[in-house]
Amino acid sequence: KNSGQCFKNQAAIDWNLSLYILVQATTTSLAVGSLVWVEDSDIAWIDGEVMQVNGEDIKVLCTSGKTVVVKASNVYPKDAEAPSCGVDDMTKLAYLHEPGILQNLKSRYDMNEIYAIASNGFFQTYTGNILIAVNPFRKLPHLYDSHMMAQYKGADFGELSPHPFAVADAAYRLMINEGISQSILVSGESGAGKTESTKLLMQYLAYMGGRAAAEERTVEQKVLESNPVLEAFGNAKTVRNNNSSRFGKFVEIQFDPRGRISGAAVRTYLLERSRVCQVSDPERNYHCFYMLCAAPSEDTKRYKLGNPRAFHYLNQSNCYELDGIDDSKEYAATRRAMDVVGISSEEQDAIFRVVASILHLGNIEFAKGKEVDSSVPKDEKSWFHLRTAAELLMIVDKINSSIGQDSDSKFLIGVLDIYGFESFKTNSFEQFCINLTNEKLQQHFNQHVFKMEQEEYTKEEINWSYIEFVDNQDVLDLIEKKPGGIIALLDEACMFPRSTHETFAQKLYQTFKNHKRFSKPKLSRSDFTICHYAGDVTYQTELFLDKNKDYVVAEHQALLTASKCSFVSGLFPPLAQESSKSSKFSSIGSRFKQQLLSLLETLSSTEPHYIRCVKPNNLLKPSIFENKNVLQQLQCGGVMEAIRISCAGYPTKKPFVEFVDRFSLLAPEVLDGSSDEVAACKKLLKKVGLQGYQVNV
Ligand code: AOV
Ligand code: MG
Repeated sequence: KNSGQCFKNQAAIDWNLSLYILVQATTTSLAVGSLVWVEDSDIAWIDGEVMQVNGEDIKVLCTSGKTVVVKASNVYPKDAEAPSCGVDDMTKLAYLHEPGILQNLKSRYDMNEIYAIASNGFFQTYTGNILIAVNPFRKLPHLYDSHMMAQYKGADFGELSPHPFAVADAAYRLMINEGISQSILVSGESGAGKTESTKLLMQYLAYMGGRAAAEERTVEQKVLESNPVLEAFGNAKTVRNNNSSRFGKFVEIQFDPRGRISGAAVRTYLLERSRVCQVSDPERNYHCFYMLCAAPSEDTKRYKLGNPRAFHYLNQSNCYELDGIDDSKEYAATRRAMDVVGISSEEQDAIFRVVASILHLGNIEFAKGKEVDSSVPKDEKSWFHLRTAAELLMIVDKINSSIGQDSDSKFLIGVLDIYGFESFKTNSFEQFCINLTNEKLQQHFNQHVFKMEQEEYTKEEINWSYIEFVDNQDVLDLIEKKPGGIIALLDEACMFPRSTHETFAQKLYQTFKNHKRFSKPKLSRSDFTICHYAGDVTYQTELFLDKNKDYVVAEHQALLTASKCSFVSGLFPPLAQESSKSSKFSSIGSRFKQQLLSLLETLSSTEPHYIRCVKPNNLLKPSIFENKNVLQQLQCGGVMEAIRISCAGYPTKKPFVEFVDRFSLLAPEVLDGSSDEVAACKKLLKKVGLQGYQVNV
């Protein structure tokens, strides 16, 4: 049984050898002079040398010059032989513990080696492994050019440095060789580099599955150019990321049996609608608004636009320009991308006319009416805008029909780029949905990684008892159980005309009084806290009800349906009779839950690959690696958990030859020449009295 911390990991594994000695986690002894890691309040872990051992109390001289006395159980051995440039595969580390992993990532990052793998020693293929990508916040073009793609194309997995191309290549090969659909799940917090990584994956897959010289626009070109279009309408500057995706996307690339791209589909999830009418300083609204204001004068004249400072929806924040971004160039690029994707110039015109009209509508002031019902429009108006803007993303449909889906295709590689876990000062309905998404994917990740390990043990016939891992099913139940979960209660509240956010909150407090993942903050009357896998988040319920409702006021609906512009009227199809009555209430929350369910169904029929993006600092600047920050992300992202899972079993897997080579000096007499390696190993293990191992021939 493992004792909880210091695991010696000798697993430099030669996969050609199927014979292993498995050594279960053992604690290492601490002696004066040992190099160790101890916890540090500023930099998470600091290294030092043991000065004195006094039973459980260890005195350590840290490299900072400070001397500390710590408990032996909080001291981790430091690998004195670790190469200063780090190792690309974490399984090659002598010690699989937090400080070791952190140090490894940091020393690599300092040399612009931004990728590493954290793998669970057992995996022979790249599936189930985790590529860790630390955002460089500087351009590294040499890493991603066509020369690089050509290199990865020919290389075996693990032969070259870890890279998103290697993950994409592994997925592609598995798909071709085994005929199994693949998925690549990219996660990480806001600004960590998910969207950039996704684009690299798509670039590589387009390269592998592309057709040589076609006269028409090729599918892969369309797939790649869908990115700038989506980003123009769905990305915005936030405090965390100048190009933050305010929607989730799952890009499905379909292949024919020869491995050529035959079609593609883009699914998007929950755009943050509120941003259209409400921007807080120093953030920006969606890029498309600023682009259009910076368009050539013939266009701005046509749409009657000009300085963005003149528009209420843009001037709520003082941020108009982005460093290094020229909105007029972006406008031209977006138009070009729309051409490639197959949006006609009439359709483009219609789209931008809607974008412009949103800005104009935002400038209409609604006077407080004297009559009773004239106070309502303010809300109705905002709902109308939300709806309009959100529906704009229906260009997605356009992209899909233009790229064309291949319904015959049996194989696909899906690339998922979602919004990362969010916890702000105020967290509203959007954060609630975003964090639900992350909970779902975290569960998928846990189950997969854990299942793989279990299966491997079974295959190798290793005795192994099932170890419970931290399961987040209880959080998921809390949120989405039907009936009785938070989403269900929210829907209920939305259907009662009398409910307010306060009555909704009261209902939550009552229902989940004893739920260990739910709590009521002491000083609040309408906030609630959920204990997510990645930490506690306190949500403000104020706008939950409004944001969960999704309807267009009937008069507005009629007006818009009657629009002469077919694009606009198409956005608001006449409602069917029954659904116009409020009986068919459809909430954003429930619909989102449904979308997630279907996403996870798709994912479960694929072999998953994981990329965990890490944001090394919150200043969005190069060369700054904040230990505590990174560590927290590795913990939230389940990387540490995956390692813990592997440590709970037999983390060290050693081929017989290597084992004898390395440890025979402990008992040289076992190498008497009369026995083979297996016998020699057994003798050796017996001689030194090691416990907690299994010999697996
Ligand atoms: P995100 O997708 O993870 O955040 P992005 O992929 O938009 O984050 O990355 C944020 C910024 O980091 C980019 O605009 C680049 O400036 C920089 N960056 C990321 N990866 C790289 C890389 N490999 N090389 C160079 N620069 C990079 V969000 O969408 O906010 O959760 O909702
Ligand atoms: Mg993004």
